[in-house]
Amino acid sequence: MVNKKAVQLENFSIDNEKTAPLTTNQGLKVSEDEFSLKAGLRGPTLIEDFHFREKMTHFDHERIPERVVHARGVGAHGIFQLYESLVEYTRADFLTDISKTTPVFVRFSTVQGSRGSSDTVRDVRGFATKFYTDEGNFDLVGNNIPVFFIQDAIKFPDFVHALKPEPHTEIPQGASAHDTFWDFIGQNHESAHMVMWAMSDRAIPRSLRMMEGFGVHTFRLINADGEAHFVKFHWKPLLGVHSLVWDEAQRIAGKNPDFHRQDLYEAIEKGDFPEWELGLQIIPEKDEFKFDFDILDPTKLWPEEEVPVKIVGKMTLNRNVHNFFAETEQVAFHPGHVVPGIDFSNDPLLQGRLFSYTDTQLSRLGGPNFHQIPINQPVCPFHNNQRDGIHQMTIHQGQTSYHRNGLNANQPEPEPVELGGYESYQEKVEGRKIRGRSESFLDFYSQAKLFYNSLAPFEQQHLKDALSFELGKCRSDMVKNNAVALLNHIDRQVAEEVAGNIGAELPEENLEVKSDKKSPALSMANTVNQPATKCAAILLDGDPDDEKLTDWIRTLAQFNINYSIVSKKIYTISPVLKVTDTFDTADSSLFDAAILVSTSTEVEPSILEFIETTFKHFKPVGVAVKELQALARCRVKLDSPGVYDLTKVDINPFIEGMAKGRFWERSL
Ligand code: HDE
Repeated sequence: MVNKKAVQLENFSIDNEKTAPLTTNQGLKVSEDEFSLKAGLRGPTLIEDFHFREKMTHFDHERIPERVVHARGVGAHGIFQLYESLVEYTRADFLTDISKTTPVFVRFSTVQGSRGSSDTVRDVRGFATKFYTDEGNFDLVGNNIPVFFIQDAIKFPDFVHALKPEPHTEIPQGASAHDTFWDFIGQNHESAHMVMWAMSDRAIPRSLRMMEGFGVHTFRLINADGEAHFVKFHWKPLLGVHSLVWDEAQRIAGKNPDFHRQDLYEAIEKGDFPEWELGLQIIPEKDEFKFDFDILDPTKLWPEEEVPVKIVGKMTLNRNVHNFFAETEQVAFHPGHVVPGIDFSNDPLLQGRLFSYTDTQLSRLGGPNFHQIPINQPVCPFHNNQRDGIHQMTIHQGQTSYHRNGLNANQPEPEPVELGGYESYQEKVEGRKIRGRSESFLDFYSQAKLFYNSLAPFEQQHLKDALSFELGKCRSDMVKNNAVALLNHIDRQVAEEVAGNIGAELPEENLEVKSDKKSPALSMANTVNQPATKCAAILLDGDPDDEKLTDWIRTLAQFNINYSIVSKKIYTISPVLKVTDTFDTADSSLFDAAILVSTSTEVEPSILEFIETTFKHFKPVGVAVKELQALARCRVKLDSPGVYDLTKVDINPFIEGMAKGRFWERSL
């Protein structure tokens, strides 16, 4: 199957690894590139040195402004394949023609930190997908959390100012644990639902490959007869939804700040292509007012038990970028990039986004021609009368650049709707000009409670710990008290525990919203568990039994589990067994499980620490020690859940443990 986007991008690619003479940007061959032109070997550099000036000027201007939010990200190419035609709901050809394979580009991101911040910080993750369809680009610019902090776009600059590093110190980087963020939350109770998600384990994903994605807003699908349905978009990862634990996430932020981007890159290079199914929640127009929430409110989700997610296709990320800047940094998403058959709703957050995204590219990418940058070009032809501007790449031929024209038979001409021209949905709209919030948007707490109720006990505990951590980092008593006052509307017990931990006042009156409603789909405890593509550390202390080790490694490979052999020094044990990491370069936080192989009578402290932190982070531990007394000083006990004595059992139970992932029962 030809990938139209890959073919198009090839036309813009240059393989610098091929032998070619070094030239200036004017094509002049350069004979010397190490020394500037000087007046005498020890003399000053001459201004006529055009080669030096060109090289240095280009370098001086290599950077562009980073994204105002979602600055740190990583991207990959892939394809989208539809399972069944959605012709009943939409006329979009990539959602109706199952013979089509649509090229996609996805960029994942964190929100708060700068381009150089760490991957594993507590934050919402961006999940933006560009579908290069035959009818133009469709961008699904979503997050890994299905709701948002605010209801109206006009508050976005305020929210982001509060979230970002504080203006007088530029602290903290890649974190929301600070006064201005929590001040905003305490003052804006519409954030109640989202902040519960942001404090949950969803905000510290194990891998970008193991996150859900959500379009968040309500959109519309329009079919060929002009009928509309409301829709929410979902991405469901085939590997399941998994998270790190907070202590682990913080360690990784130091041990490997590129943990997520490296994981994505390596998985794709290895052929472990990440996959997500596209799911749609669909509500007929006539049911718009059937729910106990307003379907236009972006702080509300549609419980999957009430509005099932219809799985309609699959996305596979199968190619890394050739050049990070050209592709990942220059890609420009916009929720307003739609195709016939997809339209907006009146969600006031979405409406504002429709302005912001093109606007921001003007300063970030330097002008109005950013759509001509290769990664942003559609794969279908595009013609109009827009002209000129900074970095115009196209040589538009001809005399006319206006509509209607007689000189060029009115070309390019608008296309009738029946032939694929876009037509906005003819929604009837009437109203007075007013600044205000619909009363139907005023229930801030019910779904925050629904989310909390739906979590497994260990997830609830993590959420309370996260709140205590974040608010514990705040310095203002007012900020802390206000945050607890917000929690008091959601869950009294949460408010009480957090207030106790952070020394804040618990309001006298219990204002918690009364509801036992749960949505099992919201808990990550109900996700898919499998060992594939996870990574085990095999820790060697002394000379191993080569045969056994080789056998284990073969079995791990059968389950597509990655591994790394870690020892004091890097060396080759046998043609198939190589130590690739030392106890200095590796850390337990970077692996999903660990096996200790020791022939010593006393295991070294650094190795014990490795095993103990693996255990502390609830991960499976395999132990194959010659002398049990070697473990005397180790806090990992052989009878604990998820600990396997590999001198007694074979490796299979350990692999089952890796599938399960975490042994939360250790903490309860
Ligand atoms: Fe964004 N957002 N956003 N956002 N957003 C940007 O656009 C904005 C919102 C999201 O990988 C910016 O090109 C406003 C919700 C992602 O390149 C900017 C509002 C959701 C990305 C912008 C929102 C998102 C962005 C910054 C409130 C989930 C990264 C750079 C009305 C549905 C895309 C850029 C990428 C990026 C504005 C709220 C997702 C400034 C005004 C809700 C994934 O235009």
